[in-house]
Amino acid sequence: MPWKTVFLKDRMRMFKDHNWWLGLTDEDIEGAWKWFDTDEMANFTDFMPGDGGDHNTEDCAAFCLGSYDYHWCDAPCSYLTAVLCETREHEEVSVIG
Ligand SMILES: [Ca+2]
Ligand SMILES: [Ca+2]
Repeated sequence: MPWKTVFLKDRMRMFKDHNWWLGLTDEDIEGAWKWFDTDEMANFTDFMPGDGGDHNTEDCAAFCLGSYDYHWCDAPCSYLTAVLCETREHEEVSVIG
C-alpha cells in the first residue's frame, strides 16, 4: 500500500466521524476507476470486498469509516461528505541573508 494511503488513514482515524471523497470515479466504465482531475486510471485500489465493482448508482470512491476502517467504498456521487484534497509540492525556497 502506498505510503500516502497509510499516512492518510492514520490521520482520518483521528477524525473518526467522516467519510472522505478521494477524487476517483467509474462513471464512464463500471469498475474502471480514474481520477476526476486528470482522467488517469488509478494505479491501485483499496476497496473493501463487495465495493468497487459493477454498481451503476455508485460511481464515486471514498475512504469509509466504521467497519471499513478507511478502506474504500463506492457510493452515489450525490452523497454529501468531506472532501480530501491534494496540493502540489511547494518549490524549494532559498534562505536569503
Ligand atoms: Ca460504479
Ligand atoms: Ca458501495
